[in-house]
Amino acid sequence: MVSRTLKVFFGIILLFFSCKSKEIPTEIPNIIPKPSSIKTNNAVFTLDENTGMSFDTQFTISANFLKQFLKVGGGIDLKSGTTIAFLEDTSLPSEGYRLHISKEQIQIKASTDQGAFYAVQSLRQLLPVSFENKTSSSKTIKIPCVTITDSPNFKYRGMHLDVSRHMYSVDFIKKYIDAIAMLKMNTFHWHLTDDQGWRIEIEAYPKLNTISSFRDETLIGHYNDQPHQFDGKKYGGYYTKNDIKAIVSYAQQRFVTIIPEIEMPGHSQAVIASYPELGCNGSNVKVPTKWGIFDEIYCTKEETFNFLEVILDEVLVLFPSEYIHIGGDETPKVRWENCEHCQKRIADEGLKNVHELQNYFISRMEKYLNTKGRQIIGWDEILEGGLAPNATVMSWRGRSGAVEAAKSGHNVVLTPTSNCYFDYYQSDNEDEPLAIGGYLPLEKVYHYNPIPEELTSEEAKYVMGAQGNLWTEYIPTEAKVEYMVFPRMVAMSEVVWSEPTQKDYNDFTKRLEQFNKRLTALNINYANHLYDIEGNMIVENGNAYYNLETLMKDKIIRFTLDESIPNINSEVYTTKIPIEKSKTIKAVVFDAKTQLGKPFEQYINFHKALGAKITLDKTPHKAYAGSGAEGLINGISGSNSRYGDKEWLGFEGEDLEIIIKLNKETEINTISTRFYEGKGQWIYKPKRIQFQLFDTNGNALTEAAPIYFQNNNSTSKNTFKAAIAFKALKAKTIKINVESFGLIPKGKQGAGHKAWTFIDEIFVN
Ligand code: TNX
Repeated sequence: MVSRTLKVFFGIILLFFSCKSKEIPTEIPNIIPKPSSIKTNNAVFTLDENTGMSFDTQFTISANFLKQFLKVGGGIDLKSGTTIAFLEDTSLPSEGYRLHISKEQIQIKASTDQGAFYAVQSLRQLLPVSFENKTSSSKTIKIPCVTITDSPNFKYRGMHLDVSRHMYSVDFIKKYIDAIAMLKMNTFHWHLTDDQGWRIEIEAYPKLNTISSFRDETLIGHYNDQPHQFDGKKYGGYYTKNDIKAIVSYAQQRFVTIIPEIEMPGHSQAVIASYPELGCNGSNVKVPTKWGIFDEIYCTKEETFNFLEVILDEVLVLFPSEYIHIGGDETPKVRWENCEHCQKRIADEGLKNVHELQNYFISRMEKYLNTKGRQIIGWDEILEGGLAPNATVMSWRGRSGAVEAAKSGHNVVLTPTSNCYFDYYQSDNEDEPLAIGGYLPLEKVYHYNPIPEELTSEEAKYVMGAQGNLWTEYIPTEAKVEYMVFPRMVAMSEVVWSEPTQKDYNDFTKRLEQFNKRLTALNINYANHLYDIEGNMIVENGNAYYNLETLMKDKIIRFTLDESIPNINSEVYTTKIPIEKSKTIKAVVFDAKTQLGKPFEQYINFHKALGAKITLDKTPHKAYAGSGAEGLINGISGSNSRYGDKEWLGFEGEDLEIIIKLNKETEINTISTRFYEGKGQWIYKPKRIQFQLFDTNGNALTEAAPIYFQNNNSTSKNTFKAAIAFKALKAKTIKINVESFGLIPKGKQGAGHKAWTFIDEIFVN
């Protein structure tokens, strides 16, 4: 009897476990962006051809999206019925939802169609990825039972795309909007005009499309490569009104608002190429064929305002968005300084200078747009010379613009270069495709918090959200747009949607590993750096070690020290590698059988300052603090092409004193270091640097010999070396003084601002 009861008991247990392992998912499903709350209900819902759906007309868009998705993706045609029910719940926030899946029913509750749409996007991520590329053949789909309660942390969740420098097909723009919507973002900032091309059909001024939309040729390679070379091919085009109408309505069906950007008063040389009378000196210019900032900007004569108002009238008909972006960035004022119209305008309006004239320009356009019931957004330069009364500021040069605007009661959107510029490199692998420069790895996007710490909680209410920007100087193809944007946009979706308390980078990367399969199915050319290796020098009790890590903790790192590329038989990395001389470490991530990532390689230069004490009299900028001061003497050089990796330290316009105290008196023959230069990113090599040696008693062993920089110090196209030789001096302390470049000269990007200094490894031999 006992044994029979036991058998039945074990039988039930067995049945329970076998059911559980095969059918009943107990893990929290991978949803991106991470919902506010998600609970598993230890059961499955079965979706098949008998499943029915009901919804009120207020949920038409979201219900139809789901119906189409199931039909197109898996051939499942929902009948009418109540198994999937869209229900109104006015207690939920406007973009929030509650998705409750039980064995019997899928309930979607929201107060708006948009909220319900986001419930559908979460539901979509519970379905097999085969729905994404229409390859699902099973007509019975098991969906894990969960209850999700969710709403966004920020109301502005944006992605930007520059279509002036390069343009992309209408279908591609739709694909971009699809991705925005899938990630529960709600704004597409469409950068339609810039110096290198006007991309929107305007009927009143046909030359905008016959002339301004085309350039004769395009720069090849990077702007910093000298001499400049061109491809000799005419480039251009524009979106017709019909294209735009189709795109706007496509976006509306996905709750994505399109904010068009019409740049003014700067970045307008393409326009002045066809209407020279709108510039200050009427001179004939061409649509630029290279990147940068151009002096030809709109003149402040009446004619310009009339012209822009006519254009905006046409723009407003196409775009129903509350906000219109009017640019305002990077406006050199040389033409205005020397223009009789502009000087007269300054006098007539009682303005102090050209900066106030910029404010006049923007405020006047704002007034016009306000009379049409619209609001303006502008880049943070619109703060110069005073802010237009109702303007929203998009803060890109760090967060100071946002802080200033929010403190004076203006709405702000954060898009700082340090965390939101997806045209920057995402990996320090030297074989990454050409990018503008900079370094913005996924993790740095993920950890971004759009609320500047300088704001009180009252002021923080003006922060509407954040946006990822994609400037496309170096992005000629759609595949490359995808490569630059994914997966950083996926991280951005979590920055703007999820509660900071819900965020966890390790958990995110695990979800991303799954999400990548969806991106593959969607034919999105994402960059995969999940299996990259990160190395770190560690110094413990005067001994140096090198530590290897990869994000995916369940994977294996194999490494070599003999310059060969690791294979499946190479040594498995388990503990930090002792470094007692210069050597190269190569490593690769594997699972049990296959290579997953690309080979990682690091040369460690074992020099005399490794493990010494180093102090800096200034703290590097928060966004470019690398691995701290120790990183300057850890035997590892920074990248040749990007300054934001952990070996480069960045300082915003400050002179610098570096003291290195060696562990013991040491014979020194040479010291060398490097500086980065990326003028487009406001980074300049210093004016001068000097090195000085001291003995144990603090007596100077040398004069402080200054080295002044000239262009011939260049070691690679972006870096400049400073080196000094000594006659075998026995020193204990090294003092290095760096005098920063100073103010950026007129005519260069960032003119008038302090130049940044970026310094790399200090080799002592
Ligand atoms: C600055 S960000 C610009 C763009 C460039 C970008 C390159 C901003 C408002 N202006 O014109 O494309 O840098 O990263």
